[in-house]
Amino acid sequence: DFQLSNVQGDILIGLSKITEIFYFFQITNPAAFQSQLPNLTPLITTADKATGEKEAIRAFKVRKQQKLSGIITGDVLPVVGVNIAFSQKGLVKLGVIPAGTDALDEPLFAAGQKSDAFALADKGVGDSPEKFTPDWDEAFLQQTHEIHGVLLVTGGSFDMVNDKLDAIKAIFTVDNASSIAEVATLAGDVRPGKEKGHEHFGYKDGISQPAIKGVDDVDGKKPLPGQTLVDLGVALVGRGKDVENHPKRAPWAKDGSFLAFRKLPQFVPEFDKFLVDNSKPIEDDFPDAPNPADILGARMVGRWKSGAPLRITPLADDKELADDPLRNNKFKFNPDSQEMCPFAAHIRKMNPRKDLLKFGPSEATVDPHLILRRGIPFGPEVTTEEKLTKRTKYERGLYFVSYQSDLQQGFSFLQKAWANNPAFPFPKNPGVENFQPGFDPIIGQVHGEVRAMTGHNDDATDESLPLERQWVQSKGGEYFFSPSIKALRTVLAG
Ligand code: N7H
Repeated sequence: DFQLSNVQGDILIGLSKITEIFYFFQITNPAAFQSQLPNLTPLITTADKATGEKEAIRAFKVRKQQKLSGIITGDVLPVVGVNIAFSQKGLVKLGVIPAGTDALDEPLFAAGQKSDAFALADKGVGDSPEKFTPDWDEAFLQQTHEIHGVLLVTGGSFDMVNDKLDAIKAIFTVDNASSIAEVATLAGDVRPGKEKGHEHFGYKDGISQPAIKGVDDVDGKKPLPGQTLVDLGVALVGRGKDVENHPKRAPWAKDGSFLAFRKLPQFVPEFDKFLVDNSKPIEDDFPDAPNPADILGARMVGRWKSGAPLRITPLADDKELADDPLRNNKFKFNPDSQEMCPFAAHIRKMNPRKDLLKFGPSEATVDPHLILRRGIPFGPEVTTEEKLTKRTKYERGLYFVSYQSDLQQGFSFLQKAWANNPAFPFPKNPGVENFQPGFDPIIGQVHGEVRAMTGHNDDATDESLPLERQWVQSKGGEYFFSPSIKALRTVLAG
């Protein structure tokens, strides 16, 4: 009975985005909201529609390349995507969940992300979870306005997206009275020109995603080489293994997914300075040898800026490899060595692939922790002034979005148990007593304290590199639930 048309498009397929607006709202009139919601639901981009649009965009790009675009005006297809998700407080406000209960059997969602900030080791004040106030933006602290939901509006240009958001706001407005109020509007943009698809440190993003059984292996489709095919229940509530893992979830939650949102500013000039100051000169110079700072950066991420994986090309970038989807993700790590790719490298921490085989099959040790990443960069390009002063003046970074059926296994686990855990991925002792791989240098954190990693130096892999500061610092977020179309039509519409 599984149908893509019942699932919101950003979850399984990903909405097409050059620009994306996150409109965080409060529900001020629940009864009115519920009566108006049926007018929004037909505008929601479902997974089958998102697939069709992706194909149309691909065909459009080919036509443009072949200069057959006589009939097409402008650079982008007028495709706009809309999805909606609710916080626990929002579902309580709508009367869908009784206050103080965990009807979706998802404790982190029920408590909200602010309650998880201490365990996520965000920067802040207070030394226990109860007393902790994270160093977050006002909107996410929710001291004056609770966040009840978020509208995700995506598309080819800001104007298109903004017009659609206005049309949505009009749905929730009758006689000048709106049933929702803005808490915050955040806009992200894909980076310009050649940086398209790269995050602000300069690395290609969005390469490695899990493939989903029943979605990516049907109708002649198959996973890409190196792509893990995971159970549908890793992404969706009420499907596959999620049914046995969470028998107590409210039945209407089926085909929904939990959305973890994080605002993650990045300190780009400071990151670049660190790479220059801490890289070692290369001894054996060879034609096209990368510069030392790029080598250190690649060892921290696990991929070169182009996206080429260190595990395949450890000594120099390889743009052809990077651009070949049949090869750029086709690798496993060597569980006993970090010579080619540091244990602590971001992509190795976040997806250790076969590193954990000695603890059991990947289906049990790694796959439940794979997430669908759907984020977008925000903020301006680094200015000349910032490059010269090596200091961030304008806020920029990543609006991180991930979908998973289980926050405790997905986003929250990756941050706490792997990125923030210097002992992970538990390698064999390479000859040093109490050896630890160190923190994920990109996102690992301990309330802003100094961290360290190993493996930055391929000649002396047990050497420790102090990471003088964090270059990614969370400014807040929330946990949401992205319901099925059926749930939007029934339970949520009152
Ligand atoms: Fe990460 N970066 O630029 O360094 N990430 N990430 N991430 N990330 C990935 O493989 C980055 C963040 C994952 O399957 C790439 O698509 C930055 C959080 C996972 O091999 C790059 C930020 C979490 C993967 C970056 C950030 C994750 C992944 C390689 C914050 C979860 C796939 C491109 C500002 C808690 C791993 C690619 C795999 C890849 C970067 C955040 C998770 C370049 C800058 C918070 C699962």
